[in-house]
Amino acid sequence: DPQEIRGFRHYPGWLDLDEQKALIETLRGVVAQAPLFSPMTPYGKPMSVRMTSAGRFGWISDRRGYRYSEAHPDGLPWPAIPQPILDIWEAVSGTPRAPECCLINFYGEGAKMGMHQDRDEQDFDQPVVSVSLGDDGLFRIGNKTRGGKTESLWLRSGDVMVMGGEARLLYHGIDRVKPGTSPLMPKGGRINLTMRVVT
Ligand code: MD3
Ligand code: FE
Repeated sequence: DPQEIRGFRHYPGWLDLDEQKALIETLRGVVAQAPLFSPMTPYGKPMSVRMTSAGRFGWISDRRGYRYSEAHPDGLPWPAIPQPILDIWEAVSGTPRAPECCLINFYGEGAKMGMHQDRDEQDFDQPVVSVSLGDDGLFRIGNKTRGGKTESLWLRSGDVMVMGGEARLLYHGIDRVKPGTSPLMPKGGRINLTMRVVT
């Protein structure tokens, strides 16, 4: 059963190791169709996290800014969200709507994600669901405005988190990833999936 942290619902170990391995294979298919890329920040520095997406929309970032797009930077539509990922959404999201984007974040050595809010979606009443795979990531939760007190927790392979209600607009980020903490990926690294309703 879930643990409640500042309005986030954390389900440690939602996926067992076999389910995690199957999901990695599924994601290989997505990445084959929609290759990972390093989003460019509006200030011209690439993000350390590599990304791609599945679903009607994918999240992209370039000099024009951050936005959802119906096309990969290469110009092709995004692959469909695989059924095993939709099944997780259905089990935990608590909304009748289907996710329109599954953002795939890949953290290689030294990658991190600065504190930010997710506010490119149109309806903040719709939750975001996240799935962690691979190495442990140190997740930091802040407040509805920048600064103030923060709390941290380690996200481990197989963990699922649901960000709804009050938690939906909190600042958050990944401070660091601990190499070699999961047997899931031979070359190491961390993958995070976030499913979102965009429109
Ligand atoms: C809280 N990803 O993709 S997942 C992101 O581990 C993102 O890659 C992190 O932040 C990662 O935007 C954290 C947990 C998460 C995802 C979405 C949220 C927390 C959230 C949206 C709103 C509030
Ligand atoms: Fe985020």
